[in-house]
Amino acid sequence: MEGIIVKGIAGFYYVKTENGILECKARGIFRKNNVTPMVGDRVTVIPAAEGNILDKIHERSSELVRPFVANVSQAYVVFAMRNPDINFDMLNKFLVSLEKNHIRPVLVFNKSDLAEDEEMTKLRDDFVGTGYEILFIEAKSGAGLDELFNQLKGNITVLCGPSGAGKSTLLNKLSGSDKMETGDISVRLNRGKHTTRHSELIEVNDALLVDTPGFSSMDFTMDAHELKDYFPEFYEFEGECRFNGCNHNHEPGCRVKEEVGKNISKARYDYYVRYYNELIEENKRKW
Ligand SMILES: Nc1nc2c(ncn2[C@@H]2O[C@H](COP(=O)(O)OP(=O)(O)OP(=O)(O)O)[C@@H](O)[C@H]2O)c(=O)[nH]1
Ligand SMILES: [Mg+2]
Ligand SMILES: [Zn+2]
Repeated sequence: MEGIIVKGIAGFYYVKTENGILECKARGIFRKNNVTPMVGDRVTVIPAAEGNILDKIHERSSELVRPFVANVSQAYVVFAMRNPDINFDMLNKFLVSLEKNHIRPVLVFNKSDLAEDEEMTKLRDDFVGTGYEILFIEAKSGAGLDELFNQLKGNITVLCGPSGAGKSTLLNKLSGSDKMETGDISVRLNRGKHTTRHSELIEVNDALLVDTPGFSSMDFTMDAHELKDYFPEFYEFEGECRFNGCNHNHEPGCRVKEEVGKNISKARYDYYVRYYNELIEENKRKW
């Protein structure tokens, strides 16, 4: 029987199948081959009275490490307009690592009740040319969520973003339940803990959604020369640089640099240069 792992606890996997959720144990061979079943995995289960067996893991279309989820096809990248303020470094790093993992990002700016119209216009300018969908919502009141609800269908969607952005509030609104615990920032800081702690796929609108604890970074190691492939606003101009394999840095005749401030945002380009240099430094240390 086919299904999707929606939860894993203490060696047991919970697989959503047409016959409901089945509790399974993984075959010993997985451990032997160093394969760890992941939430989001499409699997084959052999039902048995003495205990269901997770028999086969189908090929993954993506593998996220933090959160540890397979086959994610899109990410709702949730940041609050205020409380906490937008951390653009974190936001752009998220975007790069999602691109690297072939996961479609949707930029979701929450708590728009706390922001002025000019701030929203500026955010749109900051991401000019990227093609990313940008949505302004109020998770708490539920305003502006239709688009997000409709786009769930057919996807495994991950909610990511910093602690306090409103991911769990959004998930609860989308699923029409109170599945996830949400928190007051001050209360949470006092406790020194994040409100959301585990990964579990939740069924909403014929699709699966996973909340994550607020986290500040994703897998970000790569060859510095690869970085430019993860800035979609560069694609259009890339073939027009003077040098083949131009890194859009100090090379003369760089078309990408020419577009900065026009069809490419200066803010995003500056992050590109910063990450490029960081990666060069990091790779130097490694060797
Ligand atoms: N003003 C305002 N506050 C909101 C909105 N949405 C959520 N909040 C509040 O923001 C706080 C944090 O919300 P959570 O949903 O717990 O945030 P989270 O992203 O899940 O946080 P972690 O689980 O720690 O990663 C809560 O007090 C929410 O009530 C909104 O649209 N407007
Ligand atoms: Mg949460
Ligand atoms: Zn160039």
